[in-house]
Amino acid sequence: MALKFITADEAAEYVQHNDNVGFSGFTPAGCPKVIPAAIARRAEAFHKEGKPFKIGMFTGASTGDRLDGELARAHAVKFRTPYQSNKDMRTAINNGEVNYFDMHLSMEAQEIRYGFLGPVNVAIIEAADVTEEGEIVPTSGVGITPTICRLADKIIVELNDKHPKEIRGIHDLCEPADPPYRKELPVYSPSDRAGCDVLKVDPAKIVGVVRTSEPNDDSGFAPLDDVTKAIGDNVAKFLVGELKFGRIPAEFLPLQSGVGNVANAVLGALGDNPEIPAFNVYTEVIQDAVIALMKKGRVKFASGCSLSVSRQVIRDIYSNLDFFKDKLLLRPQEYSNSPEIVRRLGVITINTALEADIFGNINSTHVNGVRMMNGIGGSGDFTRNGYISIFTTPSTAKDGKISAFVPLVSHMDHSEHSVKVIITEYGIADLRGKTPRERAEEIIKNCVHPDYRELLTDYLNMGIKGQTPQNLKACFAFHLEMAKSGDMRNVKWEEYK
Ligand code: 0RQ
Repeated sequence: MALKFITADEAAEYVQHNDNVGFSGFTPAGCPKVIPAAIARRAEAFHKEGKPFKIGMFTGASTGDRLDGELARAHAVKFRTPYQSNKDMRTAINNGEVNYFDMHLSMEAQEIRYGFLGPVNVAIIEAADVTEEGEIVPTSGVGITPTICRLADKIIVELNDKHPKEIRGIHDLCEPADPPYRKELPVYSPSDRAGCDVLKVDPAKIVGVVRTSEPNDDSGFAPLDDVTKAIGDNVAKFLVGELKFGRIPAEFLPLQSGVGNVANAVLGALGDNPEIPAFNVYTEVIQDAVIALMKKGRVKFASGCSLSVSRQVIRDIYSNLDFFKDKLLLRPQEYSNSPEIVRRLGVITINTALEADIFGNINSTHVNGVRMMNGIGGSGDFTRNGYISIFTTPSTAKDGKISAFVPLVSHMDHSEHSVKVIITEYGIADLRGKTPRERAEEIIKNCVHPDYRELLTDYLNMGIKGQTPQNLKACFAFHLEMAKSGDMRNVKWEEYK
């Protein structure tokens, strides 16, 4: 069947009010770049006539401003899931305009397949290549693409020539069978393939192809500062110690590292440490540092769900495909984040906390327990199943007025049972095999900022006797003080006795 080339505005006409739309990609990598803005224009035109127009959104994870930002500003979103990080989308979620539900990224595709989240009416897919036979080569991010393409009534392809057709081969595209027929996901080492290098869809469902030449958003990274560098060095120090004790095998284990500057700095520090052997990466988001380390021979292979790299780095990869193609694999998030595979491979997981408590519980998502930041992303998929699950965080935020460590987290994403090690710029708290009180002592001594050590030690001593020395009258004093004076350092325990 001949492909029908159309404009972005013509493509948007295939999307109707109340449709659920699935988008390809993961982070801005692999997301459609021009059709979302056309849908936003269509929504605004309807709204001007006093007619409703809102869609439900399934994405892999966060996207770019050209997707989340455009649709949020056009008030065109009915619900959205899962992870997001766009300023305007976050505002619309927190003011109640957009219904948002968060979920572990590894579970999204299966929950859509199980029918828990409603139908997929339209799939909008960025591609490096598409054929009349219905073969689609995705670009630099995969996300939930195989599932939404199979389930959608209609598929619209954004054919983006910034991604060469020759990247065919860099993807491993597959979907597991649903229970009771599911077998193991056959990935026994980071470079194993479980599927095909191309997506095969019913060509009759491809209603149009929109040509574009839009680069990915530039996800550049801040230069290292003293805090991120110290955190990275402490993670390296911890892992070298584990190697020396024989708790990590001499050939090392695959690493997962979260998103953002701290995660990028941690990977850089590990790669630069001569005591750590060259390693594999089994992760969700492949960032700049991984590519730099690959060029130095320090990273041997990286499997992930997207290449969330700066424009300069993606150009470098595309101009040296011969070098990179057998060292990189992009998979659906159901595989890159699979609890089964993470646990089998013994992945060492490193994620960033927004807030931790002295007993080892982690809040990754909610500011003050109320306002959504980004979402849990893949941090739960990896943390719950890792060989060693590490959380990093700067010891304070907002010029020291907020302590990253509080008596009790204001929202819990990862519990004390999953979190094994916490690392800040001050040091390493190894929580393995410790009671709640011992964990609190370890965290206060090694990780907490000096301004808060005495306050938290006094809190621990106020705790009610029991397995976990918590004080229910005072456990949110830090958050209440933040709301009152804007500085957690002003907490006075006498007010809570
Ligand atoms: O605010 O942006 O105004 O400066 O939060 O904090 O220290 O820059 O850290 O960018 O790495 O983000 C947890 C949000 C950390 C992220 C989180 C303020 C702080 C700053 C950002 P400004 P930093 P990061 C798999 C891994 C969940 C998903 C995940 C995240 C801003 O890492 O979303 O792990 N993780 N995925 O000032 C109020 C506090 C604060 C605070 C920091 N306690 N209270 N504000 N801030 N602590 C990958 C994927 O799933 C894609």
